[in-house]
Amino acid sequence: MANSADTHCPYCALQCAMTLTPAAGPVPVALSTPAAPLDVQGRDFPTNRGGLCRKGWTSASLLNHGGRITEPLLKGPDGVHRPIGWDQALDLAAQAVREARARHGADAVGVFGGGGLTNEKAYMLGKFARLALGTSRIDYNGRFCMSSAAAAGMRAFGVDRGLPFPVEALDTASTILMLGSNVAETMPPFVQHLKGARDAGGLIVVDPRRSATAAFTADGAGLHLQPLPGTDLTLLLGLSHVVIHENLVDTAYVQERTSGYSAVVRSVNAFWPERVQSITGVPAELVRQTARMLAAGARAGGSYILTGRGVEQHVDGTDTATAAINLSLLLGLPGTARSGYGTLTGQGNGQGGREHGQKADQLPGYRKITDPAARAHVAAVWGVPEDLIPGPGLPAVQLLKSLGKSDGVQCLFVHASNIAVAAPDANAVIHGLRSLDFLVVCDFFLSETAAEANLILPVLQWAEEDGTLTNLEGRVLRRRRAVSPPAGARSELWIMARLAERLDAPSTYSEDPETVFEELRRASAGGPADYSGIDYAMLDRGEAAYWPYPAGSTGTPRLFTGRFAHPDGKARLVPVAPRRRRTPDANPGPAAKAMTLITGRLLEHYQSGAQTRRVAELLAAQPEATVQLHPAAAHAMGIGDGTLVSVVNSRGEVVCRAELSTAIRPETVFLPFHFPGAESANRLTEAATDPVSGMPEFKFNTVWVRPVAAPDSARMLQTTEAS
Ligand SMILES: Nc1nc2c(c(=O)[nH]1)N[C@H]1C(S)=C(S)[C@@H](COP(=O)(O)OP(=O)(O)OC[C@H]3O[C@@H](n4cnc5c(=O)[nH]c(N)nc54)[C@H](O)[C@@H]3O)O[C@H]1N2
Ligand SMILES: Nc1nc2c(c(=O)[nH]1)N[C@H]1C(S)=C(S)[C@@H](COP(=O)(O)OP(=O)(O)OC[C@H]3O[C@@H](n4cnc5c(=O)[nH]c(N)nc54)[C@H](O)[C@@H]3O)O[C@H]1N2
Ligand code: SF4
Ligand SMILES: [Mo]
Repeated sequence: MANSADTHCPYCALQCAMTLTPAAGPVPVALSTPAAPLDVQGRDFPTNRGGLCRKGWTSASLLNHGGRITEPLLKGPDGVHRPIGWDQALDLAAQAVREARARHGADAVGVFGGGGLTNEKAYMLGKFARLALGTSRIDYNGRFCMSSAAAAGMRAFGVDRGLPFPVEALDTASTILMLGSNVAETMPPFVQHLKGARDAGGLIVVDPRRSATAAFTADGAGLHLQPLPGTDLTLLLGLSHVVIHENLVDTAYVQERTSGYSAVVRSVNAFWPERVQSITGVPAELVRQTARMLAAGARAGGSYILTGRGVEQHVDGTDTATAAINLSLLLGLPGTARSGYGTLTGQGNGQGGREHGQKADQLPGYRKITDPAARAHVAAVWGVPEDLIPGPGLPAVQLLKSLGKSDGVQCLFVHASNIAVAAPDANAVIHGLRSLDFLVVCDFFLSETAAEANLILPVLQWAEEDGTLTNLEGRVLRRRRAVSPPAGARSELWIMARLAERLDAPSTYSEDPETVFEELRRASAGGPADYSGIDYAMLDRGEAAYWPYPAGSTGTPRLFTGRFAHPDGKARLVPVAPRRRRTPDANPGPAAKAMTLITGRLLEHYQSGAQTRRVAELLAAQPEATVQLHPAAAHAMGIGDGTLVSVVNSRGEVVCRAELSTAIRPETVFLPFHFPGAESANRLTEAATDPVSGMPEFKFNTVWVRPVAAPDSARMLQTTEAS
């Protein structure tokens, strides 16, 4: 095939392998949805084995999409964006930085990054923020995604790599417990790795909905546990209780490889299965059966415990992930040949994006910004005095809450996130964006966040650039350029280099991805996420590169085989306890009934939908948000299938159609967060955060649901706004 490029999908962390080939025949340019300039073929690779999902198949159609931004755009006093030249655009951005700095200090400039950025761009963004902007105020959307699991992994194992084993290791497992993960929709080709457990009758899915993944447990393939939202921590303590009280603990493993056992035994004592049933709604017998299946699986083909956003995106997400890890340690799973614990990383470079310095408290190589040795190492690589590197900044939710406030951020750069739709309490975030002195958004589409920007800088799409990403297994992959970008778009490395020049920044800012990777290798050397032994040449030869990969080694497909990453080599069992209280919320009216809102994903749309809502085929399949409601609850409220309803709380309102389904618990409603405006689920979510990780509460909020046409619905809304 002529000019084909082997690369990986632009979207999720499964990073399915694909080959891009120039499409046959002329590319029509006049149509509103032109044919994609590239043919997409799935390629054999361990994660996807040739398979792709609908998002992957259609990804190339966005390359020459009519709505693509191809020139810098400046918002005029009339609120209209108009094209300007690159020199003028960069001058304006640099001037805004200098003004904010002069008036309010260096921390008045903020940066919001994304887990979709390549390693090179994420690394450079962290360096650019600290050295060229001189600010500590950088964080990114991974805070909304992997932060709880990362914090729990750090605490227990001393290192955070989502899957500490290659994904094919799951294929032969007898038992897999998946908590709050709906891979059938969020990573469809991943489902093939569950086949072994399903065939063995050992797939156990924990989800308040009978999700597409939970439905796989039917017909003897396993169990579906359907707890009340937000009660997973209690459920996990109950599972550990059974493991301890039925003598299913792997005592030799616990003694040799862990510390903290007795405190954890005490912490689960009060969580016997009948009590757990009364709190979670999961029958005590299923709690017992699950624990027994995990223990039996560990002695047969292997047992794995996997967590997803359903259990992590809570104000107690770190403790819930910790409880899952404790259970896995009691059973002796992590770091063994056939069993393990893992969390399923979400974004394309969600793993690499959390390693190289766009996190508020972090330097490249997963180093801590407060660690003097880490600062000295990175300062030496950057060729700057150590005290030029600022201290820790603010985690994402706090950063966004500070927008426009007197001691907060006044000038913000956004790279690869659509915070106006994807951040919690989105109405407040939009208000914050509007109160900034200057907002710069780098994107290729007019996302809802870009629409708020003073200046939009058009950047490259995945098939137009080179770089590396690190997938959900901690495996570093090559992204390869397959087409030329539109003439007016620029790479983010180029943009950062030009801005650094204008700001007289110390150190160097290469616009060449491979040169940046070479620098990243040196910056990461000796850190937890050590990439120093990896280079483009070996990735181009198709060699598998799992970090840590120190120079001279062969990398680490499986972590923890001999020891965990704490100095004593042991994993830490950390006692945790439920402490959640539902935040009181104004009841909009005497007749209204409080429901629990959970949010999540649909197969066809990706995240804020900024990309997939622009793919005609995907939009046609899921054109609008619908709220999933149980028929019993719906009928009691006078709601039928397709009724237009208002979902409301003190933060905002969503108006959309109801979709009645027995797949959801009767006291719970589900909204996807892929849609903007009146359908934006994050108008309802609370910006309360986990005290350890900074993760916001995306999956446990109080709402009231009413048919829009109901006579007292207008009055109800007035009451809510006044409260
Ligand atoms: N189609 C699609 N795929 C994606 C993405 C996308 O936007 N669209 N995004 C990617 C990214 S960044 C991520 S992080 C992953 C996320 O992948 P997942 O974690 O699989 O996605 P979610 O749909 O957010 O949540 C999973 C499940 O958690 C359940 N849940 C909600 N609340 C609770 C609870 O309290 N307890 C339990 N046990 N379960 C609960 C929901 O019902 C849902 O079925 O997907 C990646 N893949
Ligand atoms: N209610 C609710 N909210 C959630 C979640 C939930 O489950 N429920 N999940 C959370 C999770 S897990 C995540 S990961 C976040 C994700 O939510 P977002 O951070 O909004 O992620 P995307 O929608 O992928 O936004 C990426 C934006 O950057 C652009 N883009 C893509 N690639 C690049 C690039 O290389 N450079 C630049 N400059 N731009 C690029 C895209 O066009 C798009 O506008 O949402 C979080 N929000
Ligand atoms: S599962 Fe993820 S990586 Fe694979 S094709 Fe779909 S979106 Fe792309
Ligand atoms: Mo995510």
